Formats: sequence, structure tokens, C-alpha cells
Amino acid sequence: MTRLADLPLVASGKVREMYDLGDRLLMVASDRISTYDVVHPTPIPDKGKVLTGLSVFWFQKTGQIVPNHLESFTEGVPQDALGRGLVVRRLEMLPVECVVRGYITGSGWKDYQATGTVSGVRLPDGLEESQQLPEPIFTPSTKAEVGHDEAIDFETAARLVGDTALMERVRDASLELYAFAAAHARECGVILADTKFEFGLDPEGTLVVGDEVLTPDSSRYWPAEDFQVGRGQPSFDKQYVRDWASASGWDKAPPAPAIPPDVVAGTRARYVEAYERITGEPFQRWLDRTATGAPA
Ligand code: Q0T
Repeated sequence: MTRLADLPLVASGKVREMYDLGDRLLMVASDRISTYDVVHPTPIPDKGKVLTGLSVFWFQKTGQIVPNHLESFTEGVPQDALGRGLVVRRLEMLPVECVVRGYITGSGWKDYQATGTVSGVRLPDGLEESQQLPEPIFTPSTKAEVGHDEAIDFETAARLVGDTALMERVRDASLELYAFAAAHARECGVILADTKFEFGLDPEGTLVVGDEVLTPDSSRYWPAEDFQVGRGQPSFDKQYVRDWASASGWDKAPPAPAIPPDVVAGTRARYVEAYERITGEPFQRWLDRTATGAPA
């Protein structure tokens, strides 16, 4: 487990950590990877840097749509976190996960098959697995401390947040961010099937996007050239690991198996490909920009 310098740990997740910098926070993405919700003992080299570079790309591209918590990816980032660490503003986080779905897949597909709805949103009859929805839908969920987030309807989310008008702004901001990002991704040959945002309020009460945004860990990205409705889609980033894990006979119960070198290399290449398709820049450029910690 990562333990940076001597910074106090604020929060630790399966694949990243948040540290206390005093008046700011430091988010650090690790190279750890999970499949079927279990973290493998083998890291994917540069995965944390790819996700951090993608998050910065999207924070910069969407900052005019909704303000976000990014302050710096250079100044203030400790040497051993350069490229995978972000200095962010402290927010009062809202206690809901803000999911937007443009396609019906994953838990949304399960819920739709069982009830015809997702998070209380009624969908047309006869949708096929992975089908694009008539329009993107906002499907909030709880923030579970352990285990799986649970889908909730808009009214339940508004009650948790304690302010229906604020929840309407959160929903509208989420849908705007998704529409912008999905259109950009599609031009890059990538389908943004769904994504999850987390929001907070700054000390002035302004609504601000926090967390990581539009990374492969917070989103489902599908290569457009492989898309076929009526079946589950191969994930852009994790499919090598999932295919290998299935063939290995692993029962998906912890502990996850070590990943062999060829699967590690293939998976790293997929992460880098996602970065390069979406940003239009060589991943090496991100490594160079973050090599010294000097202001960009
Ligand atoms: C947070 C205040 O990131 C988390 O866990 C990672 C292991 C969850 N978390 C978010 C916060 C943020 C953000 N992002 C913020 N800007 N201000 N708190 C705390 N925990």
C-alpha cells in the first residue's frame, strides 16, 4: 500500500489514496487494478499516471461547463507522486454518486431487465443489452462505505443531499458534462457508455466537481469499432485481464491472482491507447510535463 512521504492519510480506496496537505488535499492514483471488485497483487505500470493525465485533460476541457477542484498537477505534488498526484481544493462533498448512462449495461441492464427502470427512471420496452438510450439518464446511487453502491431515485438523492434545487443543479451539471465528454470521445473512436461524478460545495457555496473525472476507473469506455448491440461489450482497459482471469479458472473470489507479464503489458498498452485516443497527445508528453514538478 502506498504511504507517501509522511502525509496524513484522509481516505484510502481500492486503487487510490487521499492525503491531507493542510488547506488542500492530495489525490494519488496508484497502479493497482481490480477486476470483479477484487484488487490484483500485480500492478499495471503507469496506470495511475494515465488516469491522472486523463482526469486533468477532462478537468481542463470542462472547467467552463462546471468548476472543478483541480488546483495543480505540478506545484505542491510530492516528488514521488509526480504524474499521478493532484492538489485539489477541499470541498464539502455531497453524499451521492452522480451516475450518467448513455447506454444500458452493467447494473443498469440488470435493473432494467428486472423492473423496466433504472434508479426510478422508466425506460422504453424492448431495449437490448448495450443499446444507446433515447437520451442520457441521470441514475444516482448511494456512496457505500463497503460493498456496492445502491441505485436510488432522484427524490431519495435529493433527500440525502437535503436540497432538491441543489440536486437539480447536480443532475443538470452531470448530464451536461456527460454530453460534452461523450461527443468528444465519439470523435476519438470511443464510446463513453456511462460515467460517475462526485460533487461538493466550496466555502462560497459554489457547486464544484471533485474526485477523478471521466477516467476508465470511473467510466465505461468501449472501442467504437468493436461495438455490437445485444451483448456485453469488451471494456477498453480491463478486457485482457478479465479474459485471462476467466480462462485461468479464477472464481472471482478474493484473493485475486497475480497477472502474467504478457497480460500486464497488453493492459498497460490499452490504458495508454485510451489516453492517446482521447487526448490526441502522446502519453510521453504527460510523463514529460510531470517529470520535474515545475509549474506548467
Ligand atoms: C474530498 C474534500 O477520494 C476519496 O477517496 C479516495 C481514496 C473520497 N473522498 C473525497 C474527499 C474531496 C475530493 N475528491 C475534496 N475535494 N474535498 N473531500 C474525501 N474523501
